[in-house]
Amino acid sequence: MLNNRTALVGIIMGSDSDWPKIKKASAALEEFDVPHEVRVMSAHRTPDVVSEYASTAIERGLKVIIAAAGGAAHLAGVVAAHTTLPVVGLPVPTPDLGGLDSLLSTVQMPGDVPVASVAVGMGGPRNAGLFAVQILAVSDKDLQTKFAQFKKDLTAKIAAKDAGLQREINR
Ligand code: RP5
Repeated sequence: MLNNRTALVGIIMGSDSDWPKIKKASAALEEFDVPHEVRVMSAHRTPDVVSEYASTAIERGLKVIIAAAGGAAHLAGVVAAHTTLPVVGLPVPTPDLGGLDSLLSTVQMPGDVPVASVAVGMGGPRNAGLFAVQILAVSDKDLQTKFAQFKKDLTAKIAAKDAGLQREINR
């Protein structure tokens, strides 16, 4: 993920139990060769670690933070309180309330402290990674070109799916 490069994106999560559910965020960053770090820290269990991480993020070279948590998902909000970097909240699905708890805890921020939230499950983790790439691409021409190509490739990908479906239903 780093290969001796400075991380531009930090992916943090409230528990290691979140990792299997959110690792597509990291995969999306890998796809665009964006150096990133992945850490476990909790707004509730290790509040001092979170505060230190967020307040030193800029000086360590981070440009975007993706914060994933489930249940009473306050991680993204707490990070946003401690940094001026853009924070992408990634609500993690939960067994009890299906992730509605995570979504609302992440997205319902008070004015003045924005957190950009992606979906619970489905495309959420991948979109968190892609959104971070888009933020970086604003000031990185190469990344912008790569992302434009990615969007173009989507057209061909979906056209192929459509053609496949037409073949199947018109047999
Ligand atoms: C949250 O509590 C974590 O983000 C995780 O989604 C949830 C459960 O954590 P564990 O009990 O599995 O450590 O803070």
